[in-house]
Amino acid sequence: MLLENISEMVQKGNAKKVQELVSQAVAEKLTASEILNDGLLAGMNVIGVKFKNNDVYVPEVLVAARAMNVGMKVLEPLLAESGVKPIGKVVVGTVQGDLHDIGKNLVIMMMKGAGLEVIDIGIDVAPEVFGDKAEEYGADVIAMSALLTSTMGNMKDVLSDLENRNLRNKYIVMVGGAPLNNNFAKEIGADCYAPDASTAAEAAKKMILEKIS
Ligand code: B1M
Repeated sequence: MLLENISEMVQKGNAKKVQELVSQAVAEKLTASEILNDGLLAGMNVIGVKFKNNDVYVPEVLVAARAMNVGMKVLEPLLAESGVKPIGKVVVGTVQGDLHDIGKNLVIMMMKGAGLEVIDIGIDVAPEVFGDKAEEYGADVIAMSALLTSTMGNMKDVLSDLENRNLRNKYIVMVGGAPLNNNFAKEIGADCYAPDASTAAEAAKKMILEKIS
């Protein structure tokens, strides 16, 4: 019932209520993944279907997304609980032209939870900025997110930029986002495609450990 209420409040975009209910669920010892999957994401999925069918429009989606982000903030400490020395560093951003950041934020939380240090470089990130930030922070991994079929191709520009600067082999490059798949990742020359945030976190950790061993 509590999880259903969280889902409903996400759909209504009631951030205050989502915050309260997620805090209550945490206090009642529901697991972070239950709250995330059966509460917050379940609500966002309903909105996604309605958005597709033109039953709701951008403003409703935005308030739902904001409510979901508020709920995710409450969960962040639980998801990022490991507290050990970072295994490696990841630069994460949403590619140029793309403003979707909920999936990226989830990837960030799961990566933090897996003991990685994460540098969030935001949304609508120009191709060269991925390489610039990776160099600036001494990252091990560059992770890119795209939610639109019209922006996923911009991931290729990031890889081309890295090639042009002789940086391609220095970094593990991961890609993810709803319209992508393994074949696309191979085609553009990325090292890894992750279908969801927890796979992304596990894969990043595994590849960093392989690289340093
Ligand atoms: Co947009 N939108 N949107 N939208 N939006 C989608 C993506 C869409 C599928 C809706 C639809 O038509 N059914 C559709 C894309 C169609 C397509 O290209 N194939 C779409 C569209 C068309 C648009 C606009 C063009 C609409 C318009 O203006 N006409 C516009 C584009 C704006 C832009 O980016 N330039 C637009 C705008 C928006 C809002 C701003 C209103 C809002 C974004 C708010 C925000 O992010 N702060 C929004 C939203 C919320 C959605 C939906 C409803 C939900 C996306 C979401 O956050 N899902 C979405 C429909 C849907 O997906 N059901 C839709 C929850 C999130 C946790 O999942 O991001 O997939 P996701 O992340 C997953 C995995 O993909 C993976 O892990 C996460 C889960 O574990 N993952 C990674 C993601 N990134 C990863 C990176 C990795 C690894 C894994 O790195 C290695």
